[in-house]
Amino acid sequence: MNIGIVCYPTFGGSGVVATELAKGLANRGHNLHILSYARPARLDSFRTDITFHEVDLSSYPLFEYPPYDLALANMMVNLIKYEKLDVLHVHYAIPHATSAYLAKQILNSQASHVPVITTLHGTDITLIGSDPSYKQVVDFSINKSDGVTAVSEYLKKETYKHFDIKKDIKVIPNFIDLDRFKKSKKEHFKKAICPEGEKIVTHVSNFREVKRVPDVVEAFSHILNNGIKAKLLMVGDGPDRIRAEEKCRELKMCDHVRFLGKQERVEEVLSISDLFMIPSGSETFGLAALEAMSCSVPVISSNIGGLPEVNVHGETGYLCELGDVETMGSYASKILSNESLHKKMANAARKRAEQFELDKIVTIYEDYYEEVRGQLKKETT
Ligand code: GMT
Repeated sequence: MNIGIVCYPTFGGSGVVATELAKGLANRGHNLHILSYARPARLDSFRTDITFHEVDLSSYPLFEYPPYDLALANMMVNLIKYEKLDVLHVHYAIPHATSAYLAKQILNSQASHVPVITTLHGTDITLIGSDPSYKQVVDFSINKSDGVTAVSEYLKKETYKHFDIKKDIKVIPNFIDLDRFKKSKKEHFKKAICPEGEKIVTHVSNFREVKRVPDVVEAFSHILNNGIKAKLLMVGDGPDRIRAEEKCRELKMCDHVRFLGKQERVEEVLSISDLFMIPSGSETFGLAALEAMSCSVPVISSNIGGLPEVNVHGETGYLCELGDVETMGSYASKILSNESLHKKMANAARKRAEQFELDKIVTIYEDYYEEVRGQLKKETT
């Protein structure tokens, strides 16, 4: 198949899922076209079966905000026409699903056989999508998609709750490359960071408010107060990094915390980690938690959104009430101070991650493309 994939290029989960899916599909002989305003971070090597198309935004004095959605729709029209796309798969509803609808309208009968599949990822539903300034458009565009998927049961429910969706939503979870995300020997790295054999607690995110990064720092302070020698590695960057740094100063624990910024090879940091923390205020799945689990790292998370579908309480880590940093700290201390519990949870975390293995989930997407194509064919003949 010739498959168009539209996504955000940044380090965020939806762009990672879209790019890894494109690679997985290309490995099966499909021809992929990725559309975005910049090359996705995970599209890191040259391949002849994946073509990247950068959406060109011409500037013009009248455009204070250049209309990205129109430029994207225009590019979709060209790709459907000239690259003979069989499927157009958009990740994150805003504005991608709307641009796809517009492209199909422009092409009319020429594109009637090309299904638009929209994958809902998170804040396109739970936060920004439900905002009155976008809601009607998001509702319309999802209903006009030929196929709709969500990354968790939780997100599916939220979508039906907040929008008037007439379509069936198929749940296809995030997935993981078990060969890339596995514990590897990085002892030299660990020794450099923890010369006295301290435990390593890690957090990875884009440091947006929703990730509650100051909670990570506070929960970590309870670990130190419980007498455990540990270091906190903060991976990523974003608007709330400054608040997390402030919290470190306020709690006088800057010597125990390292802010590593954005990292290309997160699996190397996870390989030396003993525990992962994700106390998010909203998380439809929690790809970062899955990446940690795949590297055999137990997870302390909040119990909101899709996180309980990934992290199993008492098995792969612990789930805590939102903002309850004290409980997070005491569960973390329990794992870090008990070697056999840590080992048991680390093994269970990896086992759980195996249920989200890349190939298995790519097959589900591939089958879904065929199913929606078949339905559309029936409807248009
Ligand atoms: O919805 C977002 O905030 C953006 C999106 C992203 O691009 O980072 O994240 C969501 O999609 C990921 C991949 O499906 C999920 O693993 C994340 O849980 C989800 N983030 C949130 O719900 C906050």
